[in-house]
Amino acid sequence: MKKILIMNGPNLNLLGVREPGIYGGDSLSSINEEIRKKAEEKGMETDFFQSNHEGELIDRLHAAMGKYDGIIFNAGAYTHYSYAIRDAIAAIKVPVIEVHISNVHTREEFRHKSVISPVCVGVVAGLGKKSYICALEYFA
Ligand code: CA2
Repeated sequence: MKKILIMNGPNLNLLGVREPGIYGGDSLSSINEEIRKKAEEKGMETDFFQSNHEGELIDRLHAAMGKYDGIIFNAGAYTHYSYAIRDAIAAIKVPVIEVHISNVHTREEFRHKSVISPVCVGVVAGLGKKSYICALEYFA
């Protein structure tokens, strides 16, 4: 059975609580539950991790080595400037898909740049919670 890790970075624990116009009205736990169910339908196992701390995200990436077939990662604002997270993704031999709920390209200039895209197998952005589901379907 394929094992997929779904990771979320800083502030994504606030989903559903504030800014529903940009990020939708669903909480992170309800999105995770949808992902879990969809994965189960497709015969895949899922684990979930959210942190507001760069080092914890890096530690989780390292710990994923040899344990997962794929990682779906919304690195939040770290996407745009964390070379440490980029290096961690490049170092592990697990394929990572970068996801974003919002269409980062229609937003502020600083969100147009991703330092992690070059070390990810793909990017899904702007489809709301369906961004995670599309990434899951790729791994299925
Ligand atoms: O669109 C995305 O998924 C982002 O990764 C979300 C990040 C943002 O920095 C990226 O540029 C794009 C921010 C997540 C903040 O989430 C909040 C949720 C509710 C209320 C406030 C923030």
